[in-house]
This record gives sequence, structure tokens and C-alpha cells, in this order.
Amino acid sequence: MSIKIKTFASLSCALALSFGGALNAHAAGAGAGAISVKDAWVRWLPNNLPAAGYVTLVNASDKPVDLVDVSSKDYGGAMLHQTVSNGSSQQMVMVDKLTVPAHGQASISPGGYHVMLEDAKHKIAPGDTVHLTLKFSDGETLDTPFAVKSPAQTK
Ligand SMILES: [Cu+2]
Repeated sequence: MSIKIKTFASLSCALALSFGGALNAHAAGAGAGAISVKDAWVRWLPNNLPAAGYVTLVNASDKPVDLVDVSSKDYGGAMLHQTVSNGSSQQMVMVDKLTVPAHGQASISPGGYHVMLEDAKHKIAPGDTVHLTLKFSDGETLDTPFAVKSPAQTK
């Protein structure tokens, strides 16, 4: 995955790290990129079943920005999926990118999109925080903390 990072993406990543990994460093309007995140959480399932990551992406700029890649140091697999109805059944399809409109937002939320999280690299349980790395078409990379919740906590 890291071979896909362009030089400027690495720079913005380094900037983010210089905030000491503080939560919402970007959301606080630290002058970084166009995209900020809110409501980042993971629906955890028992027995090593795949988990689902949800987050709302907010674009403060006057140009559309695409989410183009998701990865995680906490999971072996992180993929953006969309749930689509197919007659009476539902199925998941892979999504290459998700556009966040100018001065708008895009929600990765139950029933629509989710980040499928497979092969946890260590024991993860409700109450934990995991990190997903979100890469955008403008070169921005956000290392985003996600709150892990049990199904009972999420309704
Ligand atoms: Cu999925």
C-alpha cells in the first residue's frame, strides 16, 4: 500500500504526525487539508468476523475530493464497500472511490457504504480505538482514530 503514497501525501502525513496524533487535529482546523472527519466508529463483531468502519467526511474546499484508498495498521484488510439491493437480497460491491462534494460531506454509514475490516492483527474489543489511514485525491492522508463499539452499543 505505501508504494502508492506520493511525495506530497507523505509530507501531509508527516505534518499530521507532528500534531502528536492528537484526535481531530485536522477537524480542529489546524490549517491542514480540505477534508476533516467526524463520527468515526467501528461496528465490532465477535468470533473474528469482519468489522465495519463508518465515518463522515467533510470537505471544506471548493473542489470535490475523492477518498481513493483505505488501509489500517490494525487490520490485514480494509476495503471500501457499498451495500446494494438486488431484488430481495443485499450484496456488497467494491468501491474504487467515494467523492466528497465541494463544501459538502459524504457519509460512510450503515445501509450505504462501509469500510470492511478483516484479519485483525491483534485482539480488538469494544472500547478500543483503531486507526484507519484515509487517502484522498488531493494528496491528503488522514490517520483517523475510530472508536470500536459492540453491536449493542450501535443499535
Ligand atoms: Cu463489506
